[in-house]
Amino acid sequence: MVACAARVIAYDPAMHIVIAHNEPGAGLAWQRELSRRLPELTVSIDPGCPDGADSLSGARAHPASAGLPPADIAVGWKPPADFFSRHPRLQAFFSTGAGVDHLLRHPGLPAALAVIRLEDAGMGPLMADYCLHELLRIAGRHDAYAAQQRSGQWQELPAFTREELPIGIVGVGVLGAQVGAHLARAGFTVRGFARSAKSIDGVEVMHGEGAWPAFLAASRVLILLAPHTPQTDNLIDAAALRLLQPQGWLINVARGALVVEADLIAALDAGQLAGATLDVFRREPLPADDPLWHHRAIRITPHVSAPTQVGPSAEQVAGKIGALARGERPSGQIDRQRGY
Ligand code: OXD
Repeated sequence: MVACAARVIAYDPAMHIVIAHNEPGAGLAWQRELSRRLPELTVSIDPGCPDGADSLSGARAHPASAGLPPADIAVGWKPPADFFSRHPRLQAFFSTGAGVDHLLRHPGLPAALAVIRLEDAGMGPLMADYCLHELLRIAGRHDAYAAQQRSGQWQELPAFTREELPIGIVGVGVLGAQVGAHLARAGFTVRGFARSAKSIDGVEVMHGEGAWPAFLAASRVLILLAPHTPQTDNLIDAAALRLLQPQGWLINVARGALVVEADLIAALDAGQLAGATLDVFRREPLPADDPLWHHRAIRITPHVSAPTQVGPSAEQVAGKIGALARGERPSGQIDRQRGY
């Protein structure tokens, strides 16, 4: 038997897992990796997704989705609009990413459906390296040197010391804690901001709304790693940016909607902020005419700070399906009220 939230479902070899992924190729990779780990279960790809048709014509001996009953468990990212109406008996939805905000906004998502996110699954070290790389670029003045190269200028600049770049991490969950500990090990002074008290090696965690202004004032480099919820929507606005130490930086690896873009650009143009690294945006892909593309103080990457590692992620999801089968509540289940 499988206990999922308050509900209990039968776990048997007739259980059907459906993959619903919006990116071509990803559905097939998930189908392959999950089938390998759960060979007794049927793993199909939703026909409304890019790989749906391929999975039907593929060499693997999977029953055609068209002939299958509605699924019991879904695994995916950005499912199609009619997905939940075609799978009315789903017991759990496993996100193939760390974030679930897009899923919680899906108009068809049943209110009682258990939503479970990935926890690290290989993303933590990638995210930590991405942030460390940006910090080393900042410390070593690499953006200034890139600008100098463009104008054929040869001029040595003083590097920033670790002490000159105190870091504040907004959101110290599974990924934020790893990033914080990694940066602390690299010699940076790291503070984290959380809703409630936490302990992370090498990181001073400040918590509660009252600590927010002091947390910002202690930070020169602000790294965003919080989920997008109604509480974090537009969190980083002109007032928040003003509280950072002068000539600071913003690194956003969380969600674009945490930042008021016009306020960010104004702070950069005024010289109050020295630069920003943005990996995530309100609209992705970032539209070609977005002014962020051409701002001299903004570095852009296309949501690649920690791509999902399908093998370790499928291992984790298969393990959690096993936990459900044992009647346990798997970790990573979203509190629908809180939004993460
Ligand atoms: C995300 C992810 O949630 O890529 O953004 O996992």
